[in-house]
Amino acid sequence: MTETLAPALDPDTGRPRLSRLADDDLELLLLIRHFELKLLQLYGRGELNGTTHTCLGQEYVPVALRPLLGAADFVFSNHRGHGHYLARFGDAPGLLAEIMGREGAVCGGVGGSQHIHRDRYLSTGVQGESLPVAAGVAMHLRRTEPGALACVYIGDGTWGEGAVYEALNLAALWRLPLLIVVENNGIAQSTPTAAQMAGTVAGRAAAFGVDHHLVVSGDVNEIRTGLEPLVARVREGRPLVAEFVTHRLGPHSKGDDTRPPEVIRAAEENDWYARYAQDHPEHFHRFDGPVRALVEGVADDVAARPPSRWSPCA
Ligand SMILES: Cc1ncc(C[n+]2csc(CCOP(=O)(O)OP(=O)(O)O)c2C)c(N)n1
Ligand SMILES: [Mg+2]
Repeated sequence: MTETLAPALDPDTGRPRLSRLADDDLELLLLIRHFELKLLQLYGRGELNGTTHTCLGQEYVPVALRPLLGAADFVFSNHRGHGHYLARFGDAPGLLAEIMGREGAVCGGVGGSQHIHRDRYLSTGVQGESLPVAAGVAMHLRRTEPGALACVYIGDGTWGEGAVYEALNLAALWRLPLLIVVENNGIAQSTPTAAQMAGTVAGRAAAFGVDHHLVVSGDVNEIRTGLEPLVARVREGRPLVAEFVTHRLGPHSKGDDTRPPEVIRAAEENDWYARYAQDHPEHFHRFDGPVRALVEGVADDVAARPPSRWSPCA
């Protein structure tokens, strides 16, 4: 089954118009946006080690999903996972401390940007690693906590990993409460999806008899309304691939953007941030400055902390 969610069009301009958000949704979107921008700034100044992949442009995906997932559900995130974490916990200081290796780090500073474990939330930078694990957890949940589900985020490029298909097979066969969220931003590092994927994500899900839901909208309310009944079905053991057609606004990691200018321009034109500012200026400006200031404060606070003192022997 493939379902399509059409974007709402502004009757005057013909351009998709974003519906007004609840305050907490807007605040969360802005928190993720300013967190990611801050990270790139800190990396640019040489203040951070390791690497990072921001979710700039894709923030609305976990925000739309947030109220559809409960505390009993597991979330498996990937290398581009800061938004997933912030949508789950709202904990910018713990995440930034983790990335900076400072006191208060959510995993003692040893996980960094990509490897976080907190309660029922896990992320990994290894593509394709989490989906089979999520399938196993979904099987466990079906037996021990009926009604709970495992949600796993993967990118379009990750459909090149064979483990994805083993997991899809078992999810269908064993009717697992597994929600596979695909953030299809049309590119994997520097390879456009069209250059590496035969067929479609929908076709691949269909090959296993797994439901597929295509989201082309960037409107949080609309996305949520469309997904709500489908997520309820996942809880009853009907796995789902929810594919978001989205846009990576920033580089793959840091300073490694190989896309032609017109592709970057298209991502900017689709950016929810600019669109929401235009569609709802009063609402946008009421929160944008304060959330930006909040993130500045978090960054100053975390940067002033001593290093995290995690020890394997503790
Ligand atoms: C098994 C494995 N191979 C290669 C990499 C290096 N790598 C990190 S992200 C990435 C591209 C991922 O593309 P996609 O799944 O589309 O996610 P996106 O980065 O676009 O969000 C690659 C190849 C990796 N992390 N794991
Ligand atoms: Mg991608």
